[in-house]
Amino acid sequence: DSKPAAAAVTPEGTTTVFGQSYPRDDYTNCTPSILDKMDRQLHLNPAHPLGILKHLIFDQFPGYAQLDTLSPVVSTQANFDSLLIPADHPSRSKHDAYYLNRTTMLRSHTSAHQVEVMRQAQHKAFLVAADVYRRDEIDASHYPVFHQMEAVRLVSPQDIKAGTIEREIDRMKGRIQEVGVISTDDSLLDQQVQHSTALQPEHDPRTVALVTEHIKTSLNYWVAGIFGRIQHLQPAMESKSSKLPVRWIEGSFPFTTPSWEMEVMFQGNWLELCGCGIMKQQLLRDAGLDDHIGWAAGFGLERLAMVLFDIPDIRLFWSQDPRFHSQFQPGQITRFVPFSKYPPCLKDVSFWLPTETSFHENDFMDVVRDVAQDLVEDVKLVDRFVHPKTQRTSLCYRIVYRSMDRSFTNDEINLVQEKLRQEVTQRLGVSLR
Ligand code: FA5
Ligand code: MG
Repeated sequence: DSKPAAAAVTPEGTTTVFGQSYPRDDYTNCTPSILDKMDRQLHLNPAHPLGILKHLIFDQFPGYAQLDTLSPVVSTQANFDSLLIPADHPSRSKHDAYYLNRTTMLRSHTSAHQVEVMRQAQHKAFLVAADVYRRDEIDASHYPVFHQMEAVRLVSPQDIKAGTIEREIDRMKGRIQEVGVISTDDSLLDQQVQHSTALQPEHDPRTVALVTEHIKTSLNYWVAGIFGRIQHLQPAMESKSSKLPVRWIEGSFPFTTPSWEMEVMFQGNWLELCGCGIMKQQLLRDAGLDDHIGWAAGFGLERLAMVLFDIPDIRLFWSQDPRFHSQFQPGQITRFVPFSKYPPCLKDVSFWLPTETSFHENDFMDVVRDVAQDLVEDVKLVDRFVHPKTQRTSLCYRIVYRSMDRSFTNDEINLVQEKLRQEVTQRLGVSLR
């Protein structure tokens, strides 16, 4: 691969990302394996499941501006402050987000672009599809880079007066009926809208009820459109009477009030598809659009794609194996046929912590990701022990190594495990047992 790396850590104490240098400081925590992912841009590949899903969602929202090339490097102002996320909110912790330095980070959600897009482009309806970065545990459904789609819709007083919003709602409802694949229980949602404490003081309850109806209908419409396409793949939905259950539960986000999460029942489990709500009016004021009222929603693309394409492990999205890529075509949802599953190899690593508070699990996860890359399928804490005399704590983690695309030798894994033991001591200051 002769392409220059999109990002690199240089010895002079700066990190270079897409040709820009960022000075490092006590917040810097982007690791090489994260920086390496930044130029993959999976959602821009029309034949990748994430790119296919992105296009299908774009198609469900005609008239919405489509933004999918915004830079993942954002200010902490954009990612947090512009959304009224308080200074002590857990999502700001350097254990949860990837920072280039104290003021610059890799976006942790597509909401980071809401205010900027409204202010700069004055778009009243737009979608943002993008890669987002969060420090997290390691298993089949978590990966430190994933993808989100943001939908934002602003409504003007003229839209309301002219009946534009009602007409849109009616048209979408008609279409949902025709497709007939979902059944939704909106009673909770309706209750909450009537519950006036959830209203922002600036808002008229009747307008909020109308805009809420518009969110709910738009998202139901979107889900019906996507799941309507896979009806033939879904044995559970083959009989006409069994529809996809959709429910709305109360959510909480600093930038929306009221807020909801939308879930669908799929193969026996409620699957959280998105968070959404009526945008805080302060965001519209900051964008110079205070005469509007707006809703925003953010959906995760991987979880939905895993369900739609039957992809069992989130690492597969990052595979470069043609046996993965050859299975997908633009515009089509097809079931992934796994190539043979390779045997796992389990290894434990145990160590004493220097002090209880100096260790954070996500730091350990990042060391594992750096050393073992995508060879590691799962990492779990299997034992925690406090020595009765010294009061020191010891942890034992079990690491499941399994390649998605080849078999490996014991020697190879032993080398990786040895390297991991070295790095863990050097980078986390723990002592191996
Ligand atoms: C957010 O990120 C908010 N920005 C969503 C939002 C937008 C709310 C606009 C209100 C208005 P949350 O952290 O819950 O919220 O993530 C949103 C969605 O992203 C989830 O519903 C889920 O589908 C997906 N998601 C979150 N974390 C992960 C993860 N670790 N792996 C895969 N998908 C994830
Ligand atoms: Mg959530």
